[in-house]
Amino acid sequence: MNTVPIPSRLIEFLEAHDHFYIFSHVEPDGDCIGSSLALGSFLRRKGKSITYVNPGPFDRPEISPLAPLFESSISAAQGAGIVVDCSTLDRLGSVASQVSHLELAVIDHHSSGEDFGHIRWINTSSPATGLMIQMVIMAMGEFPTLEEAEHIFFAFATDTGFFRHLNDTSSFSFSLVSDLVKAGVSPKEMFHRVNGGSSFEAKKHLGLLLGAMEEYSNKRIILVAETLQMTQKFGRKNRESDTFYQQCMTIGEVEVVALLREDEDGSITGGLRSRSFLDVGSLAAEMGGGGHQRAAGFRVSGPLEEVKKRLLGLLQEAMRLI
Ligand SMILES: [Mn+2]
Repeated sequence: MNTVPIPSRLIEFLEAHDHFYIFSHVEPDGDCIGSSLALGSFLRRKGKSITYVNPGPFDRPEISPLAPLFESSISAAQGAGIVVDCSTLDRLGSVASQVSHLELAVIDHHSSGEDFGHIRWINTSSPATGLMIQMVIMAMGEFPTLEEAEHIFFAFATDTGFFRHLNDTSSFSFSLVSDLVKAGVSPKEMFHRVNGGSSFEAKKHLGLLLGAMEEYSNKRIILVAETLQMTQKFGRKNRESDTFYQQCMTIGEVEVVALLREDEDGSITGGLRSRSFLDVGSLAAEMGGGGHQRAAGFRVSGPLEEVKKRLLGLLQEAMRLI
């Protein structure tokens, strides 16, 4: 991780206000939820009041029990807001239109995005926003409590595939994680929290996706176009996209994995993962989305076959150029 100093304005902002709304992206993941809860818990210790806002859906089994802590919308909000782990305003979903009267600070690590908010601290080399929250806590002279350390570890573990996506530049990240373990976090227990709770139906659905794999460019591109019918067969909650990507990434020749999913309203959600060199963040940006170099996503209107054709064109072109 490279050091991007915390703007002093961010610390002043956190000290100045008494109440904060904490926002994060739609279809929340472990990083945005863990970051929100760690930051909120810390600010409460500092005497602030906090409202967590995320419109959901909290479909992922590892975060669904946390849904009751979050408001799905706010009305006539005034004062101060903090956006964590979210690179564009529209990724706030239905909440995006409700934040215009707030002074906003953004803490994020995505590689592509837009310049929104009044105070921005972006470190694209941080493997998780959660670690940036830890740095805020430490910059304000405190140490994470066990509860906060668990939220941060959870954020870090989910965004790094339990450390698998980290390379030899990660020593600083691990020194931060070492402090979390010092605070009392058990990596073993966290692994069960992140990966336990799977269902029979989720495994059947995973089998369905693996059965639908298509390969292009000599198996360097793996693509699955998931129809609404495929999603509905075992229910939207019974899907394990991360496991799907993990499985595909172990294929010898593969560089990029794409999962297209047809949603109820006919729009298509796309997820992209790359192994070592393809910048899927910029590819996703070409499809109107964004993300990181190795993991990114987008949402566009259908039909599925046309989106597949367009994406495949971009992927094959990108592979040809490399
Ligand atoms: Mn993240």
